[in-house]
Amino acid sequence: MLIVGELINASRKQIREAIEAEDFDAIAGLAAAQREAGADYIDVNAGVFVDREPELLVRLVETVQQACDAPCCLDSPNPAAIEAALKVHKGPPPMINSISLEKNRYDVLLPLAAGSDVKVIALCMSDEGMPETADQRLAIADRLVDGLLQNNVDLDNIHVDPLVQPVATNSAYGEEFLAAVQRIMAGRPGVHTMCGLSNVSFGLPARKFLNQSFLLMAAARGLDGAIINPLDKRMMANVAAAGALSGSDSFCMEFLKAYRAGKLPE
Ligand code: THG
Repeated sequence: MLIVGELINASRKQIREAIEAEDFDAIAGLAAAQREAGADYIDVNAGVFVDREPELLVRLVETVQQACDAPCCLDSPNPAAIEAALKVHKGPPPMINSISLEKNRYDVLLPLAAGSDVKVIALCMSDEGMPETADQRLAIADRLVDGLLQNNVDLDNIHVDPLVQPVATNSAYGEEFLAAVQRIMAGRPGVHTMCGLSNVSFGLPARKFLNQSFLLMAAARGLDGAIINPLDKRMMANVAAAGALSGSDSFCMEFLKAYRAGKLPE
């Protein structure tokens, strides 16, 4: 499972306050801690600072890259912010989070991804709004994947995000998402999936427990990437268990490594 650390997101109070106080050391510490805990990519999101987003996203990328060796997941609805962040990002290619069928994003981000080796999250959203059903998610996913392939983006660099919505809003949202994961993975052998897993628990108590549970359910349907809190030890133990139990961890090597490192519960 590809792990993207979600914690450097200005929608979180700690990050918003650190940015306002220009305390980038605190953000650097959070990047290093997420990497140490097993994050493959570090998500950076300055979306709440609408007017200064490009400048701040660049600053977040520079901060993360000084603090650890993981590439960034450039998380913004503003294509200009992603473009600015791509220009300063060094080393292994970052992830664009995200392209969607929304015209303003699609038209700017597709040429940036075309023929390059960046990884792209293809978010199932369009100018008609958020999808409700698995069918609607599939229809958007197909158009996004076709468009990316036609522009010479490798299938292996495409991570389709069927869009996790809170089950507190509509109790069908969990299953519609899970069914979409399964159908996308079955319909396009070689493509990847990704999601903002913690969205599922908005508005409910015991959020960590719900997120941990949803990870296992989604992994059982083929999910192979997630934006999560890697500092949640039980969540990372679930990631290791999912690999072993779903057959993606050959000879259970990663699971045994996690055990030896003392990372698994009893
Ligand atoms: N898809 C893609 N990108 C995404 C999302 C997605 N990026 C943003 C978001 N959704 C995923 N990231 C988060 C980050 C934090 C939380 C949820 C999703 C979160 N934080 C708690 C809160 O805000 O209450 C905890 C706050 C805290 O720790 O301070 O829930 O769907 N492609």
